[in-house]
Amino acid sequence: MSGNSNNQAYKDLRVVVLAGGVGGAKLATGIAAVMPPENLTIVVNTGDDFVHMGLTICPDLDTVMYNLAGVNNTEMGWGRQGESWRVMESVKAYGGPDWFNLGDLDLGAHLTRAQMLNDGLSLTAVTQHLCQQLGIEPTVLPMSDHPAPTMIETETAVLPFQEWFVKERWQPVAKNIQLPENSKSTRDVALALQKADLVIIAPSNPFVSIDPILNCYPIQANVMDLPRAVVAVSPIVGGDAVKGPAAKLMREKGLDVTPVAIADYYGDLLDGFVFDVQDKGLKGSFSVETRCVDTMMVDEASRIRVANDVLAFAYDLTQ
Ligand code: FO1
Repeated sequence: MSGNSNNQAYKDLRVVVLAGGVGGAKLATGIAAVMPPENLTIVVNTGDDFVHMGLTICPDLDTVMYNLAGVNNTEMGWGRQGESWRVMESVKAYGGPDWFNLGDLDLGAHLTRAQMLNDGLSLTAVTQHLCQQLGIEPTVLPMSDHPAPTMIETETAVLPFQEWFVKERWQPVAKNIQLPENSKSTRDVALALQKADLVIIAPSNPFVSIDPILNCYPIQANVMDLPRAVVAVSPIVGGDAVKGPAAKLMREKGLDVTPVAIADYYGDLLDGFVFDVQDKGLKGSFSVETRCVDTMMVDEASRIRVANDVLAFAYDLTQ
């Protein structure tokens, strides 16, 4: 370990985090606690977005936003803390769709977003407004201003992501994950990546959270070419996913459920990879520089500790 690891010299660097759902939100929150906000941009997956009951729902953007604002529901992993469900009860009583739960507080964001999108504002501008209202200082950017829906091809149907994830509880075998062919990113994302010193790929699902971001032209090329170091954090610990369907999707793809397989999957994109102490026996198996730390983010202190460790490692790679 280099002598720089604990001195937080990374604070002067410009950092872009690529993030999906809960794992992404946790690491982004830890990084936001240790970085000056003007040096931090979080680019969020919008492949999970869908229109539901006339509202554009952006689950990953909202999970990241609620975590950064400290108003997230820690038990569910999505939605707001102190939530109530009166609108959903009413929807159910009217025979409306009740498979996707929208809490009363959460609906405030969806209604405001719907109105602003309807007024002609971009998703980037709407996100900036919602973040401002929640007192969030780092920049949070959607990967695209246009719908770029992830579709899951099962044995019997091609399902929009939320129908597979929530309605079907991610049980149908995913034969293929379909990402749109022509999705384009935004000027704001391109500028952030062009200025970035470090790109951190959060411990999000590589297939349904990070791939949709990289699939938005020209994000992958920008990540490959521009930053001084690209570091990913393993979402696989001790032979399973920390949360969600990553391990199941790996098995269905014929991959070993190990952090080594995740690092190999990202391949040349990475300069470094962070994996958990539970997997320390795998240290010699990686073909990229690694750091082995406790990556479990169970509270604020551990989110900050992981953020420090990941940033210090990435900084060391730039020296
Ligand atoms: N996940 C569920 O498992 N069930 C739900 O009813 C549900 C509702 C929901 C509403 C708003 C929101 O922002 C997220 C919500 N999620 C729900 C989570 C979401 O489907 C997934 O966590 C992500 O899309 C995967 O990253």
